[in-house]
Amino acid sequence: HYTFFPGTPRWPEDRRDLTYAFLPGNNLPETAKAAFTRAFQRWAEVTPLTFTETSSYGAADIRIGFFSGDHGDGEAFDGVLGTLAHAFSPPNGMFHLDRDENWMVEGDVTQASVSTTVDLESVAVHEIGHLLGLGHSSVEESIMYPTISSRTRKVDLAADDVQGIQILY
Ligand code: TQI
Ligand code: ZN
Ligand code: ZN
Repeated sequence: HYTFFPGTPRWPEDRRDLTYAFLPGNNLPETAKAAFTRAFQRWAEVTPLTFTETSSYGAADIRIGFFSGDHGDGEAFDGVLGTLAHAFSPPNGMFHLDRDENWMVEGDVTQASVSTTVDLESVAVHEIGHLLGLGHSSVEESIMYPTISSRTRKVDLAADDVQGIQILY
């Protein structure tokens, strides 16, 4: 079953059109940006929320960046596997990913055979759930279930995810 963070934080009623930005300097390939766009779209489809990319990192509601190891927020990344990414509850908007993962996007044949490959879109859908206020779920099929095996692609919201997010929004 879905859970919320303590105090049930969510984006307020007057902030339903959210912006997101990529850390300048990360220089993400368009294929990676498209994976984030698809991940946001999955949540937009089942809520009144919209997500629009902006070039203004400092002003964006959701700020996406790839970092290695200790990156100044007290939650250091740990190299290949282990922690893949973290995101904070609303209205924080920080969404950090471990630069040292072998990130893969759909259709990427060069990464597909790497044993430690992690599907970017799957992790993004999960972390956006946290950014919107969902905690972990006990339902194994849900996006918010707290484990995923490496090389797995899991991007479709389960009924449990939809029920949880529709209570918040
Ligand atoms: N990162 C953890 C996660 O997002 C960080 C975390 C632990 C966390 N406990 C939390 C975040 C409580 C918010 C609230 O769950 S992770 C998965 C999954 C991770 C894990 O790198 O371990 C995914 C990132 F669910 F598959 F295990 C993405 Cl999809
Ligand atoms: Zn961080
Ligand atoms: Zn999680």
